[in-house]
Amino acid sequence: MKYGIYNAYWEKEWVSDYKYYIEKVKKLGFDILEISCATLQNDSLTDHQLLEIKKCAEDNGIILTAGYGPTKKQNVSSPDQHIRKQAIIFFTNLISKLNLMNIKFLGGGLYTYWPMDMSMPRNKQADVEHAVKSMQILSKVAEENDVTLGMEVLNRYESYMINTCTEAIDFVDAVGSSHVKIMLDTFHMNIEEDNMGAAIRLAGNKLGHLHIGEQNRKVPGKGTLPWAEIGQALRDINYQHDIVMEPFVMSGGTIGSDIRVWRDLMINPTEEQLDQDAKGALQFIHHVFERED
Ligand SMILES: [Mn+2]
Repeated sequence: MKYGIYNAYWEKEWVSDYKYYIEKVKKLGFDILEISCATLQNDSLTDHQLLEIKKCAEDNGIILTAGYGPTKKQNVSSPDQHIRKQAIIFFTNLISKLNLMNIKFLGGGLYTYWPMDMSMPRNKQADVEHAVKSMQILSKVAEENDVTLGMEVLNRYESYMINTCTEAIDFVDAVGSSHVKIMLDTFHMNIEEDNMGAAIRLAGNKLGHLHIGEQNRKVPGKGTLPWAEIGQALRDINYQHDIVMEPFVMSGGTIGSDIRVWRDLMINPTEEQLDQDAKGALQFIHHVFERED
């Protein structure tokens, strides 16, 4: 298994300097850097710049993966046909950029928008049906570019569409593409699943990506989640895809607001301290997940 971390851990805004974090995670011992696609929106980076990022990753031996929370205007499940059409154009463009950068995985609540506006009316069944149809169109783009799309299961406070692994299986089966997979996140699973290991085993070979983090989104090893049980379940399904830490421990900025972090979750969140915690968590999770029984 390969291990990574999300660049947003160190940031308060979603837009960031990818190359800086490629070099940082290499030094910390990770295999993967997951980047937020916020920086790729609106064609703000030229193809030349995208290729420079690709080269930086290659030079450092770092695999890049991508995460994203679509805006309301990028919502493939919208009841508004015009918005769905625009969303499909947005993702088609994004997927081709990812392919150019040799990024082969894009995950998140791609089937909806995020953060969810609780004040909006919603029709779960109709919205899921729209999302399946849109994702069937996008799955062809994903297949052509060989980019896998991860349908991340989100907890009830962040989305109404796919809250459990069972719902994700139904969704992924309805789309029916080799390049549309389930994505689980231990933080969300801890709220919704009866049993973490059982959910991972249920996903089985449909599991395409895993986010790890504690119940309060601290780095793995600092909270109460059953890491040995999670590791055993991953070995049970012979999981060979990527494992990416997605900790959020700093208040402030758009990230603090979107993630609902209203206090710092560490006493002194300096860059040095964040680096040290990430490195420690990598050693911890590697030890627990790679254990042979
Ligand atoms: Mn996640």
